Amino acid sequence: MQLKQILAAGAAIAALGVGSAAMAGETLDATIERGTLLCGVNTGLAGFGTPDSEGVYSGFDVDFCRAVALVILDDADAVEYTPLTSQQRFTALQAGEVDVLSRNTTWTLTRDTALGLNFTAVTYYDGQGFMVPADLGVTSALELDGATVCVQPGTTTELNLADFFRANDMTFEPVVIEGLDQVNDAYFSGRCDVYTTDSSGLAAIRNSVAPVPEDHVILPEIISKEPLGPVVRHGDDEFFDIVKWTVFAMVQAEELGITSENVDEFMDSTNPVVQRLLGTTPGMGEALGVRESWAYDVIAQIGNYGEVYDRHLTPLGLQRGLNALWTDGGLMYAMPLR
Ligand SMILES: N[C@@H](CCC(=O)N[C@@H](CS)C(=O)NCC(=O)O)C(=O)O
Repeated sequence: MQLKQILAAGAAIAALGVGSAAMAGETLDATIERGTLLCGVNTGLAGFGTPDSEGVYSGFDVDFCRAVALVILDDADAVEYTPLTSQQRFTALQAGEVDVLSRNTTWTLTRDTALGLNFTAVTYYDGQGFMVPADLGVTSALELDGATVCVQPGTTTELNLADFFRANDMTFEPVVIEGLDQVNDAYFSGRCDVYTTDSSGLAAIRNSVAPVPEDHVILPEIISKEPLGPVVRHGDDEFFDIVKWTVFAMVQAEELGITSENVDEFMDSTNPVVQRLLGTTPGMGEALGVRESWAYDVIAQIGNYGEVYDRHLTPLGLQRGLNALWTDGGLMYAMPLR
């Protein structure tokens, strides 16, 4: 290619700029300037993200926002939470209303490209399931022909539902409702026979919303792959890197057996992998554009991946399963910090 052609191609790519209004570094700069991280969260899903009476959020997804705020701003509490429904979440992120979306969001090709977003890492490998009232006597999703199904719009759930019924030559009647509380009400008041969403969501809803959890059964079929994780906008690679490596550092810490309780004992470790992670051998912080104690601080104040999982998801009865470390037969695998 001639230089002129290369420049023209570059300009054409820049002009495409799908959903990438931000210049490199813009989100990170704005976060530092503002002194708070804007985090888009669930409107309220037990274990993953729920507000207290003051609107302060906690949960599995929330801890990743706290970790990122800690890395960037040295303050895990410097987070402003915006509750977002399934339908609202991507426009809020695209419009810059939030810096990061940490809310049971599935990584798909079109979201990662055409929507102008970047999925940073998978924090929870999930799959879609079905819940039905126990007294229906249904034991398999293949018995659901003709059922009315409660589902939220703007989700992969809605799309997989249609695929599954079509593939199995069954029909269904969707009851599509935007608000989570409203879908829950619809299902628990019997307006639909079936509730479908990510199986972690079903467990959370059965546990925290069902008047009597035992009255509802989650069917054995998992009909899709739902890799969930924090999402950022295209256009700020530095910010993207920080979110991604914050997650990896938490997973790596678990792999090394480093916890919030014992991290100080590792500060004189002679293991080079530990030294790079904890910053006793400097370099990783500098490469990421943050202080060298970034991962130490996250482990000490928030915990490793397993601690965060145990704090929020183990109480819901969610086994580690696919979310176990790769060394334990799961899929959780941090890229090398070097
Ligand atoms: N992982 C799926 C579904 C995520 C989703 O939004 N699930 C619902 C049902 S558990 C939810 O979290 N709703 C909460 C809300 O709208 O606030 C996706 O990314 O499309």
